[in-house]
Order: sequence, then structure tokens, then C-alpha cells
Amino acid sequence: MPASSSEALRSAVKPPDPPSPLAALLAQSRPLVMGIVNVTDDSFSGDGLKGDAAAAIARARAQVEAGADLVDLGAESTRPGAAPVPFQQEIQRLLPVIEALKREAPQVPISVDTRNAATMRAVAVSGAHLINDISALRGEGSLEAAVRSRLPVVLMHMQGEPGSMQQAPQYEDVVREVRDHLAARIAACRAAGIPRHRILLDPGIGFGKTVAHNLSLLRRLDALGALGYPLLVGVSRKSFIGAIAREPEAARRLPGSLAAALWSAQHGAKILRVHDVAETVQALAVWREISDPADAGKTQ
Ligand code: 7PM
Repeated sequence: MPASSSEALRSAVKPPDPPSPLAALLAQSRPLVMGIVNVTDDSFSGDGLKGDAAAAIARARAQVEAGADLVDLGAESTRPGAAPVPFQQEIQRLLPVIEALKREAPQVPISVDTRNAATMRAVAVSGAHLINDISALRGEGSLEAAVRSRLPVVLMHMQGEPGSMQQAPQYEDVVREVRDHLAARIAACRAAGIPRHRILLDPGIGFGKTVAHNLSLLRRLDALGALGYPLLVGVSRKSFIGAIAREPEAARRLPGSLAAALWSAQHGAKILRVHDVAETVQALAVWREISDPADAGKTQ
């Protein structure tokens, strides 16, 4: 059979997607809280991996208990200025954490923050629910890996590369350029076979942006929401908050992080990516009770 007709046959008999715990969450009207879990490498801890996985699992467990709707696992390959982590090592760090979470908290969707196609393939097989790619699937083989995984994807805007993007970020019109870039990435994903309902967008706060650029994007979050996809926003502890608050220590930026999270929720963010889950859940509960008293109690 020629390749094209066997392809057509395969897609004609493709089984429907299994129900996704993420889809059910996204259907709710309230904003969701995504807890950030770093799966770091502690090479001095003797038997390394075991201890690291245990720490990440404990962190994820605590976030779920604090009310996280989903968790985002990252092996630090995407952090601005960070040395790239080889994908084999990234996979080795992520898999034990994914497996443990699926066992212990099967209702909690697992997102994986990665730019590597091989990592996308591996985590999809081990049961992750969402691919969070700060390069919006521009890496070699990523688009195809995402299509084949049949997982939803977060397309984030980034100008430049993590190592150098903060050196001199420049835009004529940051809101227009971020929106156009995301629209182009949506088009690439749709053309490659990712259905609309599997796409989420993210302005990429802090990724190749000055304080002023970040503020413009948050002010005009509605313009990105107008593209018609759920928005994920990550402001937690970021350096624009440090600049405004004159707080060099990231761990002391919770008040500013909550202010920016609530602003984002008010302006259409569907998922808030945060370090401080319990605090964000409380802030959102109060905000929501005030802004929508008829609805607020229902989802708790
Ligand atoms: C240093 C600077 C360390 C920045 C870590 C970071 C986002 C993300 C990150 C985001 C999505 C952090 C960032 N930020 N993925 N990954 N959106 N989708 O604050 O804003 O965790 S890394």
C-alpha cells in the first residue's frame, strides 16, 4: 500500500483520545494553579539520583496537598543562563518523579518543562499529561515529537536563547510581536497536526524582556487571550518583581508574585505557574469570592 493511503487508513481508524484529567480541569471556569517542581541534580549527595527524585516527589506531594491543580516538572535545562542538561540526564531525572506521581497522585496532571524532543517522547510514554516548551516546539524534532505524543502543549514566547536573551531585549511593539510570534507557532502546530484543543499559550514573562516589556505584556494580556487559546502565565518570583520591589532575593518576592498572579487571573490567565502554591490558592480564593460570589464556592 502506498505510504499516503496507509497514512489515511491509520488516521481513519485512530482511536479517540482517552479522557484527560487536564481537559476536565481546563473546562472549569476558575484559574488553575500549577506548582513548579525543580528536579535538580545534586551530584554531591552520594547516590545522587535517588535522593534528588525523592526530594522532587516530596515537593510535588506537598504542592498537591496545598491545592495545586497540576505540577510542572523541570530538570533545569530551560532556565535562563543555565548550562544545558543533556537529554539523557534530563530523562533520568524526570522519569522516577513522573512514575512516583502517577502512583501517588493519579488525579494530578503532570506537565514537563523541556525543549528536548527525546525528553518529550520519553515523558509521554511514562504518562506525562502536558509538554511545556519555552521554545514553543522550535527545537529539532520537537514539533513531530509533540504531534506523536498526542499531548497538549504550552507554546511560550521567548526572544533569543536562555543564555543571552536578557542582554538587550528589543521590540518595536512587544505586545504585537509576542502575539504574532505565538500566532505563527500556532499555525506551525496546526499544520503539523496538533488540534486546536491541545494548544495553550504563554507570553513568556522574563524570557528576552525588560521590566517594561513584561509590564506591557501583563497590561495587555487580553490581546493574547484574544487568540482564543487558554493562557498560562508565569510571574512567580521573577526578576521584574525584584526590580519593582527592590528585592534581590527571589524567595522574598511572594507579595509581588501574588499581586501579579491576581492581576493575571483577572485578565484572563487560565493557569498560573507558581512556586508558592498554598499562598496563591488562598489569594485566588479570596479574589474569586469577591469577583464572582455566585460561582466561587462551587469549585472548592
Ligand atoms: C531563572 C529564571 C530560573 C527564570 C527559572 C526561571 C516559565 C516556564 C520558566 C514561564 C512557562 C521560572 C523560570 N518560566 N515555563 N519556565 N512559563 N510555560 O521562574 O513563565 O521558573 S523557568
